[in-house]
Amino acid sequence: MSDRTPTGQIPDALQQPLSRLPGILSEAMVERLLRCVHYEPVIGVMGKSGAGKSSLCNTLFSPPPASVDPVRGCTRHVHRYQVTRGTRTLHIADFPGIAETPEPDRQYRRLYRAWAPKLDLIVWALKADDRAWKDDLRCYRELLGEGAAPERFLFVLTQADKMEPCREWDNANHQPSPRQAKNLRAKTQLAATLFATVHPVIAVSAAENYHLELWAEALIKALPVSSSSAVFRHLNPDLRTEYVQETARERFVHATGDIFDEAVAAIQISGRLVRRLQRLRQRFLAVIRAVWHLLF
Ligand SMILES: Nc1nc2c(ncn2[C@@H]2O[C@H](COP(=O)(O)OP(=O)(O)OP(=O)(O)O)[C@@H](O)[C@H]2O)c(=O)[nH]1
Ligand SMILES: [Mg+2]
Repeated sequence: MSDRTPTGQIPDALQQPLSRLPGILSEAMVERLLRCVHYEPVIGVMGKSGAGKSSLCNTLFSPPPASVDPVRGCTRHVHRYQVTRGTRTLHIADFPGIAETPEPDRQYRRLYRAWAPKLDLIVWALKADDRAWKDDLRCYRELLGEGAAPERFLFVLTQADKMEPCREWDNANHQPSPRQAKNLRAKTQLAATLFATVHPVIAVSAAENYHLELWAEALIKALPVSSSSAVFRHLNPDLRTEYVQETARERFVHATGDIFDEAVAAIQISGRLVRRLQRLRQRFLAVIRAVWHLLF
């Protein structure tokens, strides 16, 4: 997360509705809107070594930020990647996998705990064909014990194509067989129950491009409202579907409504002016909706 002072301009279309607000309110709105538009989110990706954390990052964001090693665990420190588009940056913290060997594992779990409060969202990768999630559960509970909020975690079942019976994967259509699909449903339900997840658990395959659009929707919905649009602009273009775009836009409109209400609450005004501002609020949010694509 960045506390840098925002720079940049508010689009012309917003100047007119802003000019109808009392000066002090309009200034506060511009300042807070720019802060929201230029916000640099940080997404952490955690889970066991080899779960497919780096591969998932590479399919989600453009350009692909992470390195992948087929044999040894290759993420030994937190790799901070910056995905930059224009003047905006998304930060990804790709964590070393837990449960590889005991000593680094203790260090890694300390690392997870130190980083957790700095992250907008923690994506937790669980490998679909992994039978034991004991280490994941222990580490997750440690983080909750340190005060991390459960809604900040988005669990994902990775490498869905390896789900048993893995030889049945439909390579032509990039889909699981009926038996794999049944097992994937059971496994996602199990993950949702064991980790008591706030957000839905979705089975994906980065290698097979399976359910990634669905998962991008879940990602945008799981992010704090004020950071979904900032993440949206860095998604791989294939994943920026109409629905994902609309979800990000509506969440930004919602965040702007909150900014408006907070700015109004901070100034001392008469009841008559409050009613006038309520009417302006609707129009202001309609303009925000219309110019969202210019902001992100
Ligand atoms: N079949 C299949 N293989 C995958 C998939 N995702 C990743 N892999 C492979 O699994 C191995 C591990 O993937 P990584 O993305 O490096 O896993 P990681 O969680 O970042 O691993 P560490 O950095 O060690 O923590 C690599 O050989 C990948 O090519 C997938 O969806 N399907
Ligand atoms: Mg990795």
